[in-house]
Amino acid sequence: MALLTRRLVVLGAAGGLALLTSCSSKPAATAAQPDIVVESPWVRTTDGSTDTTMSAAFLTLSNPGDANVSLVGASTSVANMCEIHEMVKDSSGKTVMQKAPNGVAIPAGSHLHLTPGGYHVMLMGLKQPLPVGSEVTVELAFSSGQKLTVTAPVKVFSEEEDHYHGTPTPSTK
Ligand SMILES: [Cu+2]
Repeated sequence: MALLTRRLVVLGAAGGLALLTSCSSKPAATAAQPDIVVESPWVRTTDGSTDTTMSAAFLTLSNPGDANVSLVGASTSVANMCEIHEMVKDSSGKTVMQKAPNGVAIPAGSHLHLTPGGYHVMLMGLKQPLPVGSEVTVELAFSSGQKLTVTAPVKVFSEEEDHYHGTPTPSTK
């Protein structure tokens, strides 16, 4: 009997996070927290890269709900490990990336851009090259319990592309 009780306690602890999440939902009259929406996902190619064991995924996350939701994890079959990274200044003032300890929050009713130089989904221990034109499937996990599978095209990152934002610049070629 004592053993059975112990096991129940352990199970209860493991389910604690899920319980907390469901407890925070409002009365039945209110709609459930709507799902996070992903836009414009892409993954940086390893073409021409000096380190072909790493890449990163970038995307825009929209949160139509009235509660903050965090992107807390990711996985992909093309890499051994995925981490949510943030950019911080180290002690010497240099900008470096590190694992975001609590993931990255998408504010209620707002959106968040994961872009080069900012938050990104780091792909580490790549099992294969990622040529331009291929696709990578990434599964995202959120603090709400939502899971989302995203298919991201592999692209070249150019600073110029980032600055243009759809405004064509005359070619000088
Ligand atoms: Cu990184």
